[in-house]
Amino acid sequence: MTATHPLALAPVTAPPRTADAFAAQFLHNLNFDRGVALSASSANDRYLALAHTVRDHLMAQWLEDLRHQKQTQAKSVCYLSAEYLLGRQLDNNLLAGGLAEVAAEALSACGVDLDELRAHEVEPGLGNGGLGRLAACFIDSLATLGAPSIGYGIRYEYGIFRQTFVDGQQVEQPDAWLSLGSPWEVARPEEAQTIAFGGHTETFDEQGVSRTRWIPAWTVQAVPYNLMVPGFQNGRVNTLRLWSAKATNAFDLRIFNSGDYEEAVRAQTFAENISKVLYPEDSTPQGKELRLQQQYFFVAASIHDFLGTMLSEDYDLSNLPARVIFQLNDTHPVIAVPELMRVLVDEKGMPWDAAWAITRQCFAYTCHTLLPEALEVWPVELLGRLLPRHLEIIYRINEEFLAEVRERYGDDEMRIRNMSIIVEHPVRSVRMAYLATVAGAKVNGVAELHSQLLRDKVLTDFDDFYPEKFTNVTNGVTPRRFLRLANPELSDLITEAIGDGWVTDLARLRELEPLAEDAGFRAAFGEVKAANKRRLNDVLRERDGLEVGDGHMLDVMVKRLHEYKRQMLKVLHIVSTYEGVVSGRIAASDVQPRTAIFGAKAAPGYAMAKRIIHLINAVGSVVNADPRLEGRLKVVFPPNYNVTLAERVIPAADLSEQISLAGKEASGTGNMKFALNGALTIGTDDGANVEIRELVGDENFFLFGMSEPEAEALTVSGYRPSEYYQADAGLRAAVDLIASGAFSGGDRSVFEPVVSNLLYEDRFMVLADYAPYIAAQERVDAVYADHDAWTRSAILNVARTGFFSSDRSIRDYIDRIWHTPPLD
Ligand code: 26Q
Repeated sequence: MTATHPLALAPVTAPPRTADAFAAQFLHNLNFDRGVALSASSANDRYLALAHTVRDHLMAQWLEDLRHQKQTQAKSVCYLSAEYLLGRQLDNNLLAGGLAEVAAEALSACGVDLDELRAHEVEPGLGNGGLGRLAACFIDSLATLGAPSIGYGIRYEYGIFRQTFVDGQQVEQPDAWLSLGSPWEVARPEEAQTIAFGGHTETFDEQGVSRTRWIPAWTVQAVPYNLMVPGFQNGRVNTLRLWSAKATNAFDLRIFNSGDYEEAVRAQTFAENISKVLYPEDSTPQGKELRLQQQYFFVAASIHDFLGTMLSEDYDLSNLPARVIFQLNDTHPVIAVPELMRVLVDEKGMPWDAAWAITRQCFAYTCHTLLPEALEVWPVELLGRLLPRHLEIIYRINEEFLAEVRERYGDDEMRIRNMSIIVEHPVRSVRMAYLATVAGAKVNGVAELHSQLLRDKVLTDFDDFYPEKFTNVTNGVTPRRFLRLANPELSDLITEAIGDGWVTDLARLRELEPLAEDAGFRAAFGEVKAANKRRLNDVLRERDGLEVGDGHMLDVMVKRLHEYKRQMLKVLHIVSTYEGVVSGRIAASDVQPRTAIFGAKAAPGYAMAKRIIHLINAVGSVVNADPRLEGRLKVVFPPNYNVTLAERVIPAADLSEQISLAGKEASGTGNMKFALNGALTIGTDDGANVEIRELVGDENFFLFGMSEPEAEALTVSGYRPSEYYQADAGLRAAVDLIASGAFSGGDRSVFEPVVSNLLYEDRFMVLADYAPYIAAQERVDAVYADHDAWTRSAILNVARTGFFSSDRSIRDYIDRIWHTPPLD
């Protein structure tokens, strides 16, 4: 475009950053964007006007970074993730933009309550749990480190469901997060991509070379929405590009012209369904067609977007690996591999071998699980119907790969069957993790133990074949959101002691170590924890009419509900204490005052998880109402645990429950957030707990339970949970009390499935770890009774867990996987 007006030629400059200027812009946005006077405005109007004002302040830099991203020849990271669990944006963007004080002053001068506007924001819940939140932490760190990068994902119209409880049971409500407007995104309809599905393929001859083309049956438009991702006070603003599905005109028109109006509308609904809703399963994926459509939709749009808009038209694609690395966040985006092959071979006319050599350098794969049932597979029948060309490409990749395997090992049919990307049973399917491992330049797990188990147990043969591919990058969390914003009082205390450099250099928390011996610092630290508990209580009271016990230890277990995470173990501990008191075995006065806080959503189709939620609520109702406990034991289970609630719960916690069966939790990231906020962990030797314990020291961590090899050995020798039940009177009493109907109004049938599952199946060995867990909880009580000793340990947990910053994770990705240029 050629500009003629002098103003259009001027560089974009950042707006003035005074409170007056901010107030003026806020009022301008309120009047001219929302179209209301301040006196007539709703909280939503004021929130949107404020958000737009913050956005305006960040916009100049954003435009600059977008321009730079297009021009630079530097290698970029494209982070491909089906989920981003972002949490609220307002405070984060105020902090990153260095606007918090200016905004507070401006709004107060206008007589506007900033806290009210903060509370007004509906968080974008475009993820299920750990994996989606990790992606959100990573894009924050990428922006803060100034790494050339872009995040790609799906703009779900409905995020993770809103959870309510009716009679203690989970009921799901749709999360219409966009309904009041979404000020942080900018739609770019003119940059839409057309995404094709279905149809068939044809081969044809071109000057003696056989080529293939795909004749799709239908298409849909992918419309990008840009979200700003500001780095922390570094003048950088990165982009998160989320795709929304829209019916294509051509498609509509054809049907309209045939006169079938209803059919045309149906077709539109069908296309737009693709980005309608986030699948709420996070562990046992169902092979749903719509889910595969979602995956291909966002991945194809992202690849085309990058190739089409980031590269110059005459770009030599054989240099692509020097320009981009696509990081696959689990297997959800793996269909990108055959898509890039299709583009290079079918559309750009590149020979297969050259295209494959490029493709294998352009992808890297992160695995987030060890559970066999969580490994994604897609039936060949479905893939062939939806993406016929991609299926052919996958077959050829597999053929050539297995030929290499044969060359190396001979006709070892067992090995070949075990390594094949295509599996025959129960139905012929594509193993996406295998495809990712074959295609990826690197494969990483998300904690040391997990990466080791991946090599030893899940991808064993691949480790033998490609040992150099495997590496570890231990997860991390952003210190901006989970310490600086979530725990302002602790942040101030830390900054007073060691300066504010820790926000972008979290390892500096080490400098706090000597202060654990400083009585004055301990007192101040204890005061912060107490203040955070009051702040949590304010939220719980207002949000749910709940309250934690006065002066109680806060014992917190917040995470998705899954049997492997073993919420049941925590329930048994509570029931056993309760049973002890009501049976007279324990004097109420000997119970260390505690409130157990739970937060957990269950996948809507996961019946056992839902029953466990019901049981927690049922136990809570009985325990909280029984005067015999003298208010010393409480159970609090606020519904709809999300990022916003996490930000209040974590800073208030004393004890962090990380009690999965060893070898099942890939990493965990909540465990890191708690330790950084001064909670002590009671945990198994699993995931990143291992590294947390190594760093904080055994004496500052309550370890219990079987190790992974011990659990494995018990499985091999034949695990019989009922033997543990028979052998332990305390356990028997707790299980019997649940079975008796004491928590279900005398109706024994309600929790019968939970009880019989524990006694006769207990896949995750809750009963085997029960006694060691109870013993560890007794150690917890003993240390907590010595307030000073507890606080000393808590301070050391903060001081020694700076390693778990997502900035460090991203640096590790750069060094070990991406090899993108050094950061400035
Ligand atoms: C797949 C296909 C179809 C439908 C849903 C899915 C699906 C969606 C989400 C499968 C898995 C997930 C999420 C997995 C997840 O959150 N894993 C967690 O990742 C964290 C970050 O690495 C780890 O800390 C946790 O240990 C791991 O459980």
